[in-house]
Amino acid sequence: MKNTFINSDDIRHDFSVAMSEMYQKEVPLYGDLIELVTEVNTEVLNKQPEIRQQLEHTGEIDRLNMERHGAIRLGTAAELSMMRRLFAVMGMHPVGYYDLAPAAVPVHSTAFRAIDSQSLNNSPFRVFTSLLRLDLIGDEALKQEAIAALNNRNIFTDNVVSLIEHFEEQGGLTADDARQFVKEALETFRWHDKTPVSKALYQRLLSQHGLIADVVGFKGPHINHLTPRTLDIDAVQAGMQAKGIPPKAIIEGPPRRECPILLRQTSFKALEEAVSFKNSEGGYETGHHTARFGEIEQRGVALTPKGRELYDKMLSQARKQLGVTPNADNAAKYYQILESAFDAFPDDYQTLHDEGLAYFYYQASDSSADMSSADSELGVNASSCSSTGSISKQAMADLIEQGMIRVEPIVYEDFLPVSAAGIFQSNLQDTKQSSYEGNSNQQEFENALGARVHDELELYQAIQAQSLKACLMRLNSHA
Ligand code: OOG
Ligand code: NI
Repeated sequence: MKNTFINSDDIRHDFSVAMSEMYQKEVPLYGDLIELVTEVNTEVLNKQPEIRQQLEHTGEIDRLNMERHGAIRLGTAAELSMMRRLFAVMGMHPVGYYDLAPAAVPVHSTAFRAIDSQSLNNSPFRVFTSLLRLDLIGDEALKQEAIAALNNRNIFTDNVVSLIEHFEEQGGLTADDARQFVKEALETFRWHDKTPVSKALYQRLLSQHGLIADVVGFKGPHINHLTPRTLDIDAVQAGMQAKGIPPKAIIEGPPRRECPILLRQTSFKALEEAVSFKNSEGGYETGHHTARFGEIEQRGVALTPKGRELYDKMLSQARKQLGVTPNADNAAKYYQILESAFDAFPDDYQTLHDEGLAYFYYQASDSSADMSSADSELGVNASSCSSTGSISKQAMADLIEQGMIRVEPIVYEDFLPVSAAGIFQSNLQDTKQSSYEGNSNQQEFENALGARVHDELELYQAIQAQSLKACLMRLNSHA
């Protein structure tokens, strides 16, 4: 009998549950954070039925409590390309390119995630994955030692590599293999408190950059945070303080708005953890390392290139006006500046839609079937739209106004480089470096990855176009 394969969405879901369990055991404060987020989300859904309804319309309601992203940092091209193959087993593909060097973080990154709406709703788990840029280390001798240390480690179990190969050859994994895969893949993300490097080397790496020590100094790319999704990040930030979970000073991203855009993020400070460094006698020497933390995110509507340009402009205007990196001492002032900088960014979905600033699902509203006879009297018939997915702007505006078509925000599934840099930095000791020279190097990243990254804007555009087509077909079938 032919073996049936397990759906990649299910493997991804099982993996994210296993990862969350492991991380809650490793970092108990993360469990407290999840509790807080669940409380806040329940309250928002109870008090604001319009938000519940919107999440029902977009299919996000069921994924809300399983929403997680995590992050890892890799050291070599070989690690990155094997990681791509590992994530592919779980239906996760590289989306977007993020260059963090201009913000003094010597990495470039992508996010592995599902790419279509259905898979995202089945399991939204994603991993922000960074590759260390050793080319940015100035100290040549140290660079060589770092390369040697990285070449000496193997972050994947032999079993997981054979299961990946199996998946690629057969096009899927059986239930038994999938179970085994989840268990073996998890090993790569586990924390190891015994380092393969000496304390002296660790300290030299640390004095170059905290991230270099975090990658080169360890046996594997321990998951460094997991992030649940909240519907009210300000409430969680306040709740963290009340519960004794030390929050980062600033919520990254856009200000609080009626209609959330893109992504707002905050985190709790990384823990100082005991580690044992290998010494030359084969024994261990004690020390500590700071890397692992918890994060929260609030996601809003994805912006079009026009909307994104406006966002980038307003954010950089606010930061320029503040003059220094936002921190605990200037938080209140920063939020004030940020809010006024964003005054001119429309804050209702209709305007965001009409001005082409954000991406939306088009949905035939529930009442459209009953209305299709009445609207012909108004001179606008649903059949004025073609089933190929094209419709004039005016006809669309009329159908929306008549309540035949409803627009719902397409949620932003990706990350923001300035925010990501803020998250990285909140967990590093002050570095002297304020930015790294050198161009953003997507080509080099893709060479290391062994594949091109998907363009996130094309993905949102395709989801919007697909929803329009389905909506028009549905209206036509009623007309
Ligand atoms: C990744 C930091 C970026 C986010 O959510 O923007 C990030 C890291 O610290 O490795 O996770
Ligand atoms: Ni994160």
